[in-house]
Amino acid sequence: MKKSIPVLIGISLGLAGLISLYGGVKQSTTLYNSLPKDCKAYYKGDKEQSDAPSHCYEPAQPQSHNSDYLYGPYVPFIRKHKDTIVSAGQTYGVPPELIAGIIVNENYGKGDRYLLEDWQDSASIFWNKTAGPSLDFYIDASLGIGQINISTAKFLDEHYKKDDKTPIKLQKALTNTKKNIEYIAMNLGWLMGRKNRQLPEGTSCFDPIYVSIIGTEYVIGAKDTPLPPKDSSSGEGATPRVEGAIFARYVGQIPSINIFGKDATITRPEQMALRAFGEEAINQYRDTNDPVIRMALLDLK
Ligand SMILES: [Ca+2]
Repeated sequence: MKKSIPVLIGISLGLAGLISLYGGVKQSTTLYNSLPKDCKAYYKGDKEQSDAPSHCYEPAQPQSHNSDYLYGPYVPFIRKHKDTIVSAGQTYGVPPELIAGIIVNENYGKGDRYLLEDWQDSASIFWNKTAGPSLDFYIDASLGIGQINISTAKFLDEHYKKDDKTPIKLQKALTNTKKNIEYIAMNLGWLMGRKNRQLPEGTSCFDPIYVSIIGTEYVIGAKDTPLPPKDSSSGEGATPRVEGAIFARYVGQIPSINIFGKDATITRPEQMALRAFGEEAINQYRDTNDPVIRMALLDLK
């Protein structure tokens, strides 16, 4: 009973927050909000995307056959944050292309997805700031450009022996784009550094299956499965889910040499292999009713 007043206050604040957010208040950390002002209408769909100025989409003319083409605002965004991405990658031993791939993977889908995420994330942020401390109940929202959960950020701080942060401080860090990028690198660095994700000597970390597994684990959480045997598309071990195949395709689509220059770590053949793997895996998933193929793409056992 003692808690009834704070609970009521919390619920009222939460409702007020939801109503005000529904009225159009937006957080400032999403990819959409980072776009140049004159690009937003094209991305939102209020204006024809094909009419957008070249700085909104890169390259200016969409060409599906162009391997260096990634549709949408991702390339301008990655270019803008290149220094942060590269330095975070160097600190945590992660290729910048994989960090960029997560940024695309977690934000792709335009329209519904980013609006829904914006809305949910803003509502959670509001709740945590207002009702959270008095009720000692925080929503474990996935926030920012890398959609990192507050609990994941807390775990990563512990793993990398950073200062302990309160939920509110973690939330503040995750809604800062530069800090969020650092958490993406920390998460990838941790996922790739585990014993069961050590690559055999002479194997590139851009191996399509490896990239898919890491991409899958970023989405669904770390698994203790072994890597599949080298040069084997089947057999025992981890099988990447379709999310991972999509991630591999995005990494292969990022024109990394153009963006990262001498800091780019992916080679052209690796980039082509990733894209081909992602396309094939996704096509199989879409076109087949074969339960074995579907399960192969959906399961990370
Ligand atoms: Ca979210």
